[in-house]
Amino acid sequence: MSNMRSSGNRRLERSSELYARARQVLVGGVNSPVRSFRSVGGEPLFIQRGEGCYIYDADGNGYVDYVCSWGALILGHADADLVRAIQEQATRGTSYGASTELEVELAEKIASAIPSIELLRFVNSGTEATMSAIRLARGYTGKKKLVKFEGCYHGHADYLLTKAGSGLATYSIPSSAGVPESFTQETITLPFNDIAAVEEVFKREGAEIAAVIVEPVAGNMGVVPASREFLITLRELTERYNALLIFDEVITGFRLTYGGAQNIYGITPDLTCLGKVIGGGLPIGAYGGREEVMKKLAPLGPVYQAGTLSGNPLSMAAGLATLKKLSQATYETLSGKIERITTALQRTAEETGLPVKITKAGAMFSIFFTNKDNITNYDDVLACDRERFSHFFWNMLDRGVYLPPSPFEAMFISTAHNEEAIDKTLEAASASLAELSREKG
Ligand code: KE4
Repeated sequence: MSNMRSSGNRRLERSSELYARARQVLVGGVNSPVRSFRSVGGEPLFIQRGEGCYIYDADGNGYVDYVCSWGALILGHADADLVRAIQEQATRGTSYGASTELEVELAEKIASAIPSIELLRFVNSGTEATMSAIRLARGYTGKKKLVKFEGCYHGHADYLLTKAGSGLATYSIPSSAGVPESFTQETITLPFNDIAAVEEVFKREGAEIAAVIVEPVAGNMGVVPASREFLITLRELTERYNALLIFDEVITGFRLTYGGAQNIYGITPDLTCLGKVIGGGLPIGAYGGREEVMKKLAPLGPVYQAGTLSGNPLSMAAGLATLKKLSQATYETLSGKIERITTALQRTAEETGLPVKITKAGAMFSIFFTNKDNITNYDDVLACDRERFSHFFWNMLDRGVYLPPSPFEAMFISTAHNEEAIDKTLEAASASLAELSREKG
């Protein structure tokens, strides 16, 4: 991918200088790989500030933001109430390493919104939440094997960085260097939405399976919802074989509805992992579920997990300020905005003769460049035109719209995305798709 991308009439000197400086001290100039823009080619932007649904880079260029800190900012940037809550808490101290009323209040709010959560534990990232939930499931069941699905991402714990072994192998192979093969021997990686594959593996290995972990709506291969039948099958098989069903709702929690995707699907997992929205943009993760399972966790039970800044007052204050501003009505408004954006995108693409498939769920959506009528799993996503996505990404960026710099990420909106910003987005999309269509020849 060429490094020199068209930048329209945007000045990018400051971002470029910062990127050169960053590469001297931060690996790849970033603190998380996707921010490097390697999936779309070109140099990453350095962001200076956010305001509402806009972000501004170091050169002062403004963009309508559809990354929203990878889904965390459902209120948009610098929400006044959120900022005030963080400021006020900071004047009382940033961390005590002890319990506070704030963490109780936020836990109560989450538990009342997601009935399957009877007890929970706060941690500081989605990785910590899923890693801890899986250890708890293994401790509770006394079993070792874990089932996960291609295209779902659950953070970077060693045994989760896997790809499927050959055929329906009952083990996975590492997808990252540094992960010994022995660490992935207990992980079974199957195709997403593949009911037959799951039934086959449980028939063969069910007695050894501790848990199944799944994103009920996958957000890490673009937005790909699970079918209800698939999730019902996971629920039935885990019950039948005494395994736990873990919903990774780090993205979907309070993103699709005031609660979890589980509230919409009407399927009750044994454990739920949360993050992002519940922290309002500050570091957070959480996992929770049935009391009988959660009580296996220290200090009550033998499964150990701990964290210096777990439940820290700043993240709790930010999470509370966020959830206090959300209600079921919020999601009806957000869904209306998504509906307007995705309907217009689909129509414009068809008018320009570009084959696209738009997927959406709650306040998140994706655009795939493909002739396929349906995107149901990771292989479908891999078959899409990722080069065309990259061109679309840059065409939109040059027109002031900041999409996730990867075809494997979801696009998010916030309550701050107003009609003016959506009009700007759709105008940019119309011009960008027309430009793509001309490139297509
Ligand atoms: P963190 O450890 O990055 O906080 O959360 C891991 C995680 C767990 N589960 C799901 C469903 C997730 O989406 C994530 C992290 N999401 C990615 C973006 N899709 C974070 C962005 C990044 O890696 O920089």
